[in-house]
Amino acid sequence: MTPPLPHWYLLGAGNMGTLAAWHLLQAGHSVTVIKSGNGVSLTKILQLPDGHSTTFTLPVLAPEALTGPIDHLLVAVKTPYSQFALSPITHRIHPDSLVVRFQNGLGALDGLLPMGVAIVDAVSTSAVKGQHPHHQIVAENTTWLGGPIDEPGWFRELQSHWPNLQWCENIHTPQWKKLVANVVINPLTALHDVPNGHIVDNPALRQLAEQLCAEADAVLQALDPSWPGHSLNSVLAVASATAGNTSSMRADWQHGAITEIEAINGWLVKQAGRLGIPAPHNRRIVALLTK
Ligand code: KPL
Repeated sequence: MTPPLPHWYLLGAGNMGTLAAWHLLQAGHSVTVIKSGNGVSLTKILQLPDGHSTTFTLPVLAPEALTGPIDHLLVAVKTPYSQFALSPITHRIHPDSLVVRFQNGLGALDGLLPMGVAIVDAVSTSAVKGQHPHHQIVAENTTWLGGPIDEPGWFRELQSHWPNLQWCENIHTPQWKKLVANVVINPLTALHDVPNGHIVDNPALRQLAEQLCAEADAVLQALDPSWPGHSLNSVLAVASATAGNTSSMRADWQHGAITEIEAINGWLVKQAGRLGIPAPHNRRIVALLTK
């Protein structure tokens, strides 16, 4: 007998949470949003890459209304809100729960989950924009899932409903590549209030990009000597490919929202400190973007 498809609880029904929920529903999984307040459901209007829009509704439960264990949890809240979102529900997470972390940066869930819980990381190069209830999938690029477990039985079927989804045995590689792009592009576009392409076109920003990137490569190489380094060209390629985009950190900074700097450059600075590697440019940018 085939096991039943997972029932997912979702923390964070923003752009990435909505993308994941849509594909999970398409594959026959069910998804309930955990959100404080009186709402009983969230209706989403999602524009797909072919231009068509689809509307779907997700049930909502307040954390205190949950009963029973959480077996499958998808964490897609912005990194600074991780603790606030998780603390009311951690007693429902158990050592056999599967937690998928769909967030920028690294380390945002460290110390927040009960011991022994498997965290699968989701790393996506897809671009989704908008604000509840309207979201638009601008580009559906590769999304990798991977972590300390074998590929789950339901993954293949999910893959047939989620374009360019891959299981990755070594999630560090796509994760660190995305991290370096975020380390460079996000804070510079936020501080200088420019779209991503300016990192390539503006010589002063390009020089700052080189400095941030070289520090990131030094730290990652110290953590894993097989890290190839020389990431600048791939970072500039991401900036070119998303030239007209507003990075997520620029958008947060423009709205006066707390940014993900702590999980991106902050994570790097913490590692650099532990390893005794100087990272003055990253340290400075963390200070500038920390409110
Ligand atoms: O991931 C991104 C972000 O904005 O957070 C990049 C790659 C910089 C694209 O905008």
